[in-house]
Amino acid sequence: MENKEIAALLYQTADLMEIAGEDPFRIRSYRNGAAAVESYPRRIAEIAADPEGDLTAIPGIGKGLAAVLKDIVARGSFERRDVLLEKYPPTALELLKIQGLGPKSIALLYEHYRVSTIDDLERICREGLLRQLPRMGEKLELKVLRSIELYKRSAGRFLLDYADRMAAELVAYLSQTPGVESVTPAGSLRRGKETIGDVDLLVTGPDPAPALARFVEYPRVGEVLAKGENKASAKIGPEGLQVDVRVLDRSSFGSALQYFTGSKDHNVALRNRAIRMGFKLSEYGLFRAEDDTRIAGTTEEEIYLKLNLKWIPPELRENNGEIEAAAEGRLPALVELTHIRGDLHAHTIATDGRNTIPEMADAARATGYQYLAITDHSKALAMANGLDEKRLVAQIAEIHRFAADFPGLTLLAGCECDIRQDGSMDLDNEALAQLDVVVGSVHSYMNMESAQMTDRLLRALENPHLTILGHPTGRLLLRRDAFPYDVEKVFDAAARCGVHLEINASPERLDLSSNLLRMAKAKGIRFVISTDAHHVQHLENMKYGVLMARRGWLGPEDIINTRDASGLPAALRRK
Ligand code: DGT
Ligand code: CA
Ligand code: CA
Ligand code: ZN
Repeated sequence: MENKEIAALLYQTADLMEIAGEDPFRIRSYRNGAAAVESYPRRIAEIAADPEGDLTAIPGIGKGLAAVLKDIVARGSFERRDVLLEKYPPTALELLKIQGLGPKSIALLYEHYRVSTIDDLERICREGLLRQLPRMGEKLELKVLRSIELYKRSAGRFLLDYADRMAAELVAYLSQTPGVESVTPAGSLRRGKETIGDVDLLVTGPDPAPALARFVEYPRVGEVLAKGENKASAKIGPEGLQVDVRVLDRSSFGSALQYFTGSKDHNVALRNRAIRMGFKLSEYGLFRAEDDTRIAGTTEEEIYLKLNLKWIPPELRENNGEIEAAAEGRLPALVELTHIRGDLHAHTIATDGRNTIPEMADAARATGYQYLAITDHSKALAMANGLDEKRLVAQIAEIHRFAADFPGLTLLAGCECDIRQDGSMDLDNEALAQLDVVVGSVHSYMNMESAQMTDRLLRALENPHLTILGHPTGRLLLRRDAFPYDVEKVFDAAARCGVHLEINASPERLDLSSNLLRMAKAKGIRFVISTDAHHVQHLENMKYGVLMARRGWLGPEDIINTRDASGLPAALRRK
């Protein structure tokens, strides 16, 4: 059993304990233990099996949790979990994913109506029964119905980073099969889409077929959905992510990669172009229609070339004008991860981050960055222990002191300042004026009417100290839709004021999406790709932000943090 799977059981149990209304202190210790297990560099299963191994040596693991871990490793569960599962079926955990319902409400719903599935919940809401429970009303009923709709829309999809990590592990594993030369992710993963339905892997080499047998033996494989001569499908991991593995002859690898990368709409448009030019295009190659002679298929490049097109980067293949642009030789030169010179949104232990300023600075330097902005939360975010003016000013001094310890890295003093309900900034201008970077973000009152939210953002943009609008739509992938506002109006104002839009690279946000990026760029807006790191490891999420920028047709010139440290201040300045 892998550490991540053990951690998942602990998190699940903590959630069940919360539904059961158990001691918050104990619940927290389970969650902390889960986090410790998740990030522990050695395999817990090995330590537990070793008679000399001491699990309590792991920070965050006491005697109680050590015993729990031993049980998990031995039999895949432990007593507290068994008891809770007897009381609340595992489907009750699904209810926690519905926005607006906390564990207390779920316990109440279970007691009164035996609600344990999403379908039960939907019925209870439709029948107007939810509002009859204490402290619940008609408004909540509507909210819950809306989030059920979102939940159903997202069901079976996965965040990009999760699919990416699972795919990377499998690629490494399958590559070790004798006779296999390469294992390549295709589909939405290769296109860098923000959520992934299933992972598509293409295997080729002199003798690729044995990769299928090896795939179904992969330790993380659960249910095997199909296994044929050329393709196998299975669900992997505790969440049941589907993976399709196809083995291919090397001669048709290019056409298969092209076909299975998609998108479907791109493929349809490309195939129509081929037909118009007297060709047939399939996953097996590009053929002359009159005599079925194959004229391309070994590489993607030659297929596009024979169709009089420049090779199109996968991130653009959504049939949004990329084929026309390729035909006319006006595909954009897209931004790349290597262009990025620094990160302008990062948190520390002063608020809800997990690392200190010097730890974050070290990690930024190890990434090869020239600069890092420390941007902790402001006081409105009390839950995150946000900074008031006094603490912010002290932190600025601290950042300046640490700066001397990091030659070669410019440490910028910044803040992620809340945009209050009325559009004013959460910190006074005198404090904001001392900062190099002010990221303004909405974290509260996200259910406002569109017109009010528009006014709120317009007012915030007018603040002369605001440099960057953070995670501009507020969406949480698979969990919460963007809050509504008049995007045209707000982006026009951002362009006028010279406020940059953030491309938040955190995998659960990936905010903005490609269509909004293109729309903003057309208005002359420039962007900052930021990780919003709450941990040194999060700096690595920059690659996902870069993928979003590429999907939005952006080049390095559109992105402020491709500038050198010397050019940054001028590029950041408002108009
Ligand atoms: P996903 O898995 O929902 O995140 O999205 P994709 O794009 O990975 O879709 P998937 O896995 O169903 O199929 C992979 C690629 O295979 C898809 O992007 C294009 C190609 N493909 C699948 N079905 C069709 C089809 O009916 N027609 C065409 N032209 N291409 C298809
Ligand atoms: Ca797919
Ligand atoms: Ca697929
Ligand atoms: Zn934020």
